[in-house]
Amino acid sequence: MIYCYKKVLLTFIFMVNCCIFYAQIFADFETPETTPLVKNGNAQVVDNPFQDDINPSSKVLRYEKADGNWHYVAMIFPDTMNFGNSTKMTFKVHSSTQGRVYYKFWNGSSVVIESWAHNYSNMPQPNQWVELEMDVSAAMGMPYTRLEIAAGVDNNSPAIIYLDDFKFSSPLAEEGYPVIEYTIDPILVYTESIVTFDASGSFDWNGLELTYNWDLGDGNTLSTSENIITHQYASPGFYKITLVLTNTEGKSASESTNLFVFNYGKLFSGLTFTNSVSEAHAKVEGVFQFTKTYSNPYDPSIVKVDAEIIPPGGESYFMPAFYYIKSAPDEAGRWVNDPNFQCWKVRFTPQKEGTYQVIIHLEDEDGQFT
Ligand SMILES: [Ca+2]
Repeated sequence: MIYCYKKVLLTFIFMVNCCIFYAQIFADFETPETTPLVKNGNAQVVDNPFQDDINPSSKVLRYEKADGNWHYVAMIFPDTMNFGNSTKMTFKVHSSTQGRVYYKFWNGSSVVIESWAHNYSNMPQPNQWVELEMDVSAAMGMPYTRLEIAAGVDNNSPAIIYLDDFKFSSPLAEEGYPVIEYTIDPILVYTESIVTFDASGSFDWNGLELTYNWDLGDGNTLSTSENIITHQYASPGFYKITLVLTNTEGKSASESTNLFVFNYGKLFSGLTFTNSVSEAHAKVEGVFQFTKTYSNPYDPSIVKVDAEIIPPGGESYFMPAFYYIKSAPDEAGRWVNDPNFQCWKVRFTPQKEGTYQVIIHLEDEDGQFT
């Protein structure tokens, strides 16, 4: 029963960062909150003189690049900022000359991350707004207090440069959608347990209020603005928990987890059939879990699980059960196990109508259990 492992780990990360500002746009010069202090090159916030489809906004940062190379503008954030879970940064530039663009984040007197925007060969077209995109994943979770941008690099002409819409984003959630994160405690749930569902690691990128819609899998649902709820299950078995998180703009994220509930002192969760087949020759699938975990559930010399199937009025027969872990490809295309979706499964195909009895047999180093 390690379905909760990933959750616990992520919660820890969020606890570390819980007081950090996560907004996507961190400098657009439209409000005091999104306008850092600016300096160098007569830097100032001005009305956008080139409103267009790329940048229709009202206010932008302007600075003057003098003759020569490597003249930068600095943005200073009085409250320490943080990259959080951001992996990507975008911003817009409008320069009267064509040159390369370089960015450098500082935390106090240390450089956090610096590179070409978005690479060395990129020289944005002059006299138009251009959006640049760069990978800042190396700085995830790191604080910063200052951002310097040098535009028109490797072009010695003086230039008037405008900058705007400095924004972070993350694959954890599409833009504008809430980020969902919850834990279930305790890890082993009995019918006697008060189960805590803690979604306090969830957040909205833009700080919008969230509604938490829980489906607790046993017929109970709950819609609340509270990010922590408790529940007690009346019977052992398999439950599919789903949380749908919706912000005030109506954008939702959802995540499901499997939960097995045990009778106290019992090894076996009971068998739950995940499809309601009522005709012969259709496959039936049952899921179950044990309170014990095994180093290698695929090795029959460590653990062997069989289902004894007793058809109506017929001879019983055995079907081996198997351990199932859901896998999905990650960003790099590697298959990764999802610890939220693992359990024992048994499948069989009834040959005739009637009531079937299924008995689960477990054999491990402690002996045989039925
Ligand atoms: Ca703006």
